[in-house]
Amino acid sequence: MMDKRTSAIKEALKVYFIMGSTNCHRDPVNVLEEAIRGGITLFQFREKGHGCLSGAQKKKLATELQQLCRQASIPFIINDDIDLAVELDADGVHIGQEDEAASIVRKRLGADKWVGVSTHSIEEAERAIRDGADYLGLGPIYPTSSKDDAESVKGTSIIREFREHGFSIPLVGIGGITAANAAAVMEAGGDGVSVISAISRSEDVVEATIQLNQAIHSRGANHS
Ligand code: TZP
Ligand code: MG
Repeated sequence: MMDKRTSAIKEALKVYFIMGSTNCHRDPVNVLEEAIRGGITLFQFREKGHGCLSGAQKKKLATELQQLCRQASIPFIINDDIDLAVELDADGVHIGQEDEAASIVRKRLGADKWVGVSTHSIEEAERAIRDGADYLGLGPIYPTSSKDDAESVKGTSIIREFREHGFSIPLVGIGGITAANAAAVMEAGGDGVSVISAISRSEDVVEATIQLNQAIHSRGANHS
């Protein structure tokens, strides 16, 4: 039987929206409001890239976005910035391989918060799990233009490979995922899809989010 925490995380990973001000053509607060209306299940504040906010402005935006998530009971995760996550009492932190070790993040956040780690190999995944990760982000699954320093494209085969290796930890795909290819991520053994541009750059954010939701539910449930 899967424990309650793991099933809550798997549920939350289904339509995982990641965004910061540089990913939006308009007010990120409005974009998140609409994404929530469309049915996102988890949100990550990722304030990165050319022209991104820092200091008090970053904190102000994070606070506004967290408020929206709280009202909608959607967990609010912060990318990389452990200090900000602690200060705002965020629900968790997501880190990459170039960031602080997951064990350090876990110590700073405590046992109750969620720690997500981007991994690209079985070895990285084993270390992340040992260090206390709650879920792993795998990608880029498809080509992406939202991350300058993205690794090589992995395809859905990386998810299948992780499942075949025996990892039961929640897994979410990332990179170039849209409503048109999201079902393949689930079929490979993913618990959900994380997207930036498929939602943030959409002309109709509510509709784009509904489409993603439909896509991940459109084929047979994954093995879990
Ligand atoms: N990590 C791997 S790919 C990626 C990140 C943060 C960017 C995903 O953005 P998009 O627009 O959904 O391809
Ligand atoms: Mg990082």
